[in-house]
Order: sequence, then structure tokens, then C-alpha cells
Amino acid sequence: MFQPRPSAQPKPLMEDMARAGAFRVKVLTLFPEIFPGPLAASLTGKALKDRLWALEVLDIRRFARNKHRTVDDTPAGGGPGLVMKPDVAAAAIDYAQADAPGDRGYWPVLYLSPRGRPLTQARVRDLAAGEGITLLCGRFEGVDQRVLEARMVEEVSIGDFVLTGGEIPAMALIDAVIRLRPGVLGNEASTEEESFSRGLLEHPHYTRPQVWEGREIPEVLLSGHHARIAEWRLSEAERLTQERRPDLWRAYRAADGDRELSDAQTSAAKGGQK
Ligand code: 9WO
Repeated sequence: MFQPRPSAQPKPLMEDMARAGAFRVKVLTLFPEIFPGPLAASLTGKALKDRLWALEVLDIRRFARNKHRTVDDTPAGGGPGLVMKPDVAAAAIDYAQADAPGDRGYWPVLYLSPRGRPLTQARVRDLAAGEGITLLCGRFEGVDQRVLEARMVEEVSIGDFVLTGGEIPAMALIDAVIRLRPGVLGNEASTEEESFSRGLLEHPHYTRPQVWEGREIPEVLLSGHHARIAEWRLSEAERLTQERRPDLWRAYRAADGDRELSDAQTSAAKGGQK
């Protein structure tokens, strides 16, 4: 079965990265011209240039059989709109997977859909530990259900909203995965400390000037007292999670054997934050 990489690995040497090979992303879309789009900018764009990952965009229309290159048809049972034909989608998936490893654990096929399982940072980490991903982007009302079953396509959602197609969610997923690949973030913040790695939202951030529009940076952050700063940040992360994400807060509290609030949060609740 699929063995994710240990999460706390040392920064790999250049030789290790060469051996690991670039992470490969295949995108199946009716709008190939919109890729790489924002992925060509900033850290993902630099990593693409540096060949830390490779992007292969396949136009689904290429796999249409008839002379009109038809990729869609009316929904069985009636109703508005169009559905992507299963034979066309399957031909595109089969072409993409032909040079991918047989073990889907290391190279899954994902379909971006509001009906999918919610994407989590844990799943993103698993994907980043594999060799590549193939992303099927739907348009219209979606893809014929049978192709999703026959090709073991995993449906994933990036949120409870409906767009006009799966391309923008595909870009979001690619961005989330690529930033976790070795060498992409460079010396930027450790991905172990950030949002979700502890099951908490991130604490607030500040930078100079010390006073801006009459608002001050919290005193403790200017104290140079690292232990107190860490305690304040944890307390703030817990407070924000409790306020905004009761779902994450419950999981966080449950994860550590029904632990009490951290010392930081307890002293804050007692009025230690005044
Ligand atoms: C369109 C539509 C029109 C009439 C009646 C029902 C309907 N459902 C849809 C629909 O869900 N279209 C999807 C558009 C088909 C798959 C690609 N599209 C898409 C993906 N929209 N939003 C996403 C998406 C993907 C991942 N996370 C959030 C949203």
C-alpha cells in the first residue's frame, strides 16, 4: 500500500532530489490555454522553470472520435445542460496514465467537483509524497458517472461552492501540492509550523512600523522573550480556531486525549491577556 514519506524529514541534498525526479502533473481540460496561468508566477513558477515539477496539459477534445470532435451530450433522464461523454473522458485518462506507475497510490487520478470529498492538508501531503497526479477538469454539468467508477477516479472538492469548471480548483490543488515538494519553499517558513499542521488556524502576523494608523503591534512580540512569544501565538491560534472553526477545534481537543486548554489559553481565559 501507499506509504507516505515521514513528514519531518531533513532538507534533502541536491543528489536526493535528482534521484526523486520531478513531480509530474497532468491536466485534462477543454481549456488547455488557461494553464499554467497563475502557476507560472512566484514560487510555483520558479520551481517549474527549475524543473522541480513538470506540467503536461492535454486537450480533452483531442480524444473525441467524430468529425465534429464532440465531447458532450444531453443528460440521460432529461434536464438542462450537457454531460461529458464517458468514452472521450476515458480515452483522455487512459492516455495520461499510460506512462504513470500502475500503483494509483503514487499517481492518483482526481476529478475536481463540488461533490468530492473535501481536500485536506493531510491529503495534500500524501499527494506531494507521490510521483505525480492526473487532474480531470469538468465543464458543463459534469462527467458521465460511469467513467469515474470504471477508471477509479477520486472526486475532490476544494470548498462548498460551484464554479463553471474544475480548472481553477485544479490550479489551487497543484499550488498546494507543489509548495510542499523539496526545494520549492527554500528558506521560507517551515511547513510544519503553519496553519493546519497542528490542527489550528494560524496566529496573527505583524511587521513594522511599530505603530500604524494608531494600532500597535502586541507588546509581547517586541519583548524578545521567545517562550512568551510562542505561548502568545499558541493562545491566539487556539482563540481564533475556537471562534471561527468549531469543527477544527473539536478535532484538536479530541486529538490529545481530551487535553485541557494549553497553559497559554487557560491564562488568557483567566484574564491573563488584559
Ligand atoms: C452545473 C450544473 C448546472 C445545472 C444543474 C446542476 C449543475 N451542476 C453543475 C456542476 O456541478 N458543474 C460542475 C462545474 C461540473 C464539474 C466542473 N465544475 C465545477 C467544479 N464547478 N465547481 C467545481 C469545484 C471543484 C472543486 N471544488 C469546488 C468546486
